[in-house]
Amino acid sequence: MKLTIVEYPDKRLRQISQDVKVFDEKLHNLLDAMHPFMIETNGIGLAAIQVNHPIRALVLNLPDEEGEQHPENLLEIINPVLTRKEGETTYQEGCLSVPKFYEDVKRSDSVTINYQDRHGNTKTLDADGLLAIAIQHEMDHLEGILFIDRLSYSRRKKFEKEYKRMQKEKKKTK
Ligand code: QAP
Ligand code: CO
Repeated sequence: MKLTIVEYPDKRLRQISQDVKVFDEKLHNLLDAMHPFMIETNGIGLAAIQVNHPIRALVLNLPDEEGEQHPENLLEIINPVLTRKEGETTYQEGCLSVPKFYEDVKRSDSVTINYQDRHGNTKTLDADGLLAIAIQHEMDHLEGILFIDRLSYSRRKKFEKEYKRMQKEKKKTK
């Protein structure tokens, strides 16, 4: 399956992703394609809507201390529901759908989610640190929310200006 990234300001990123109801080969094929796609594009998290499949599915693969990503650390999360959030933390986030822009975002620093795996089995996950941040970032995608939506008014303005300038430069070199 060939995947392509949907980039801001594409309106498709604003859709609400739909619940996964059928855990079939079609879903598995998508998940199997999302993982290598995320690694090749230097991502640590990817929601299905970012590759134009607005369903409540996401993959995460956090790097270890050496910055290496291992296939055994792949997390596939379907239909997640947040059941606990605690504390506050700030992290400089980026997003494959908002290339080359990074900015501090405030999130909860510890969360619990209920979710389903690729076979529809129900799971619970307690997360803190980078994993908790990544889960919140990816779950935002399911609601059509991007990390830039969580910036202060002035930082958002600064982003829009910088991003527009970058888009212009991109067009020139095409
Ligand atoms: C979400 O983000 C995230 O601009 C995943 O040029 C962010 O994988 C989770 C990326 C922060 C936890 C903390 C961004 C790759 C990847 C870019 C990503 C880029 C190339 C972002
Ligand atoms: Co993102």
